[in-house]
Amino acid sequence: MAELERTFVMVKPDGVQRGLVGEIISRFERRGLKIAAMKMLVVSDELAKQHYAEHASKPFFPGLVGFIKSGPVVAMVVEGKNVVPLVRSMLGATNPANSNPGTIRGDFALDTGRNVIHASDSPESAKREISLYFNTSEIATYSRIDEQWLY
Ligand code: 3AN
Repeated sequence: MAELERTFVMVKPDGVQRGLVGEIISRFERRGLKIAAMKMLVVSDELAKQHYAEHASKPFFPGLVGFIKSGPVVAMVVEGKNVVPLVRSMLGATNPANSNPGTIRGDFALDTGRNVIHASDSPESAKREISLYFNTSEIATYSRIDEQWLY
């Protein structure tokens, strides 16, 4: 069995309000990726600032934090081979204007500040972000029944 890595994915408030949660989860499932954890939550001010700590000095930081707290989000741990770059490629570019059709942002987003979805950009970020949003006990360990056909 292939070694499966983990990444952190979050459907942002715009994705939830626009009814895109099912569509987005479907894309990951159909690709063969495994949902290892999932929950809906409203991000607190403290969690928002921790999540986006690397952007604290950027001019868009207050808007970014305000936006991510503005409504429920759906947070997930997604597993698969090479999952961090794979999921980033499924998202498209940070600025949806540069995202190819066929990517989530390329199909559903128009603006950098309303780009529907977040995913970790490196295995280190994935580890950090997963631990910000999930306890170990909230992450399921199981095999998908089709795993032998995926790997
Ligand atoms: P990504 O989400 O593609 O990893 P990052 O980590 O560079 O992008 O930025 C985190 C989030 O900050 C983006 N998803 C976007 O919502 C917001 N952001 C990034 N750059 C800008 C910008 N120039 N103006 C407004 N918001 C931005």
